[in-house]
Amino acid sequence: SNNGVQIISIPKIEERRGNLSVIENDTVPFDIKRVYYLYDVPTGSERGGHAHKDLQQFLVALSGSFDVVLNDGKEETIVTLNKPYEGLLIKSGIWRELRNFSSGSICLVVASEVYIEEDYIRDFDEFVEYVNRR
Ligand code: T46
Repeated sequence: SNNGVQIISIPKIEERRGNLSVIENDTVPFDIKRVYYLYDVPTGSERGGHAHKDLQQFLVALSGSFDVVLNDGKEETIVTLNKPYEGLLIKSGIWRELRNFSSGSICLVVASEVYIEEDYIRDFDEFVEYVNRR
């Protein structure tokens, strides 16, 4: 099922002089604690390959495009992000892999928690065990 994964639109202010989109606390269903971004990603490179126990994140392709491969422990879903006015909410307990980055693409990540290494599950079998125990 796609529980735990959702596309959320980001308000867009369109003008002749260009567009502006804004992510505020109420755009996402969590309090924003951290923002980071992936850029200068070489062709063919893959990111992610882990799940989080608590962290929720909101991913936006600010520029270019990339695919997010999602797995809830039962089913795989692939979402292509390529719009700066739409983001992907990934709740906790979802395995994610990012691939097929277009050249010059930028992935903005808005996160519900500060960086905590202990929140990561980096082994897929361990992840499947973890979600089945929840
Ligand atoms: C995710 C995907 C989309 C920090 O020091 N602080 C941070 O906030 C982050 C996110 C990373 N780091 C360090 C840890 C590693 O030494 O930066 C290095 C690269 O991190 P990582 O290998 O986790 O990068 P990705 O792109 O594989 O994964 C990141 C997030 O960690 C992850 O939560 O969902 O982006």
